[in-house]
Amino acid sequence: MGARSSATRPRAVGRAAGLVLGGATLLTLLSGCSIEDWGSAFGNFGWPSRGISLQAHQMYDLWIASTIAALTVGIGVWGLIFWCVIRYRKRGEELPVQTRFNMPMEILYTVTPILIVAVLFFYTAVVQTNVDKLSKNPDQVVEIVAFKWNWQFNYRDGMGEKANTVASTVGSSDVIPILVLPVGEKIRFEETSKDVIHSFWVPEMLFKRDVFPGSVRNVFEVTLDKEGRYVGRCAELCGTYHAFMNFELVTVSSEEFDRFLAAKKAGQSTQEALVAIGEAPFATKTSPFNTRRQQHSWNQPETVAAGK
Ligand SMILES: [Cu+2]
Repeated sequence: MGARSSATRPRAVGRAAGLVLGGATLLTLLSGCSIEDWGSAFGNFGWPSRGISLQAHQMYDLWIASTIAALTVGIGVWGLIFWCVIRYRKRGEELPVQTRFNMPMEILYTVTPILIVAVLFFYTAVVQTNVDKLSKNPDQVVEIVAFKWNWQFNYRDGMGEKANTVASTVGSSDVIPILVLPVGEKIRFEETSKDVIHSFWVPEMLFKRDVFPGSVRNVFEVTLDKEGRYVGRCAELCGTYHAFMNFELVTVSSEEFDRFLAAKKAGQSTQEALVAIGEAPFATKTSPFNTRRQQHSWNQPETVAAGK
């Protein structure tokens, strides 16, 4: 009995592992599902959407594929655990056959994880390189200026600090700043802060990057491919009103963007220029927050005046 089990056991384990992996691969191939189908079937595995830029789509695909790979391995491992628990449960006082140094098994569980990590690493490196790629001739350059606690967006006539601002939008406590950008064009973002570290984040871009004060000018490039309105946020705890540092990204066609920029250059306000291209003048995805600074302050004017 013992001799028979020890001979068949490794083969049975190998067969089960092969079945799990083969089954998962076959299921994916036969169902003909794209990564996007899998993602939307499972609520994007925690991401807000497939994203609104070419770079976002690549990150999304990597995320969904990695999660499916992790779940496939997970299901295989859980299956083997439960199978062992049931198949080899204690049946008597006799000590079962002790198997060790099973070379095929040792090689299998050394080589398989190395292969999985190598594949994940390869695709991560490819996607990261693409997301960080900067082109020599971007179609638009926009300077992101962060300050406590709002944003300024400067449309530039070239790259780098020495370029000139041709149009600008700045937010206030009453008006959410709106960043209008075209789809289908390479947009270069150049970030700078007036005070502390902030972080430029549009959740739908599936991307954020820190905004530093001083001489560090973080740069990244994005090609947007979906028109719409998206809320943007500061993603770095930068002080008391950090949570109120919202802006709105409005993506429009190239032709509308050109008209918007022309209107801005002609001296119109951002709100007037938005109306000129048929867009709502104020933010629709977020609204200014009532900070109630005075009301919430223990340092009320009358207290200060009374010298208390
Ligand atoms: Cu901030």
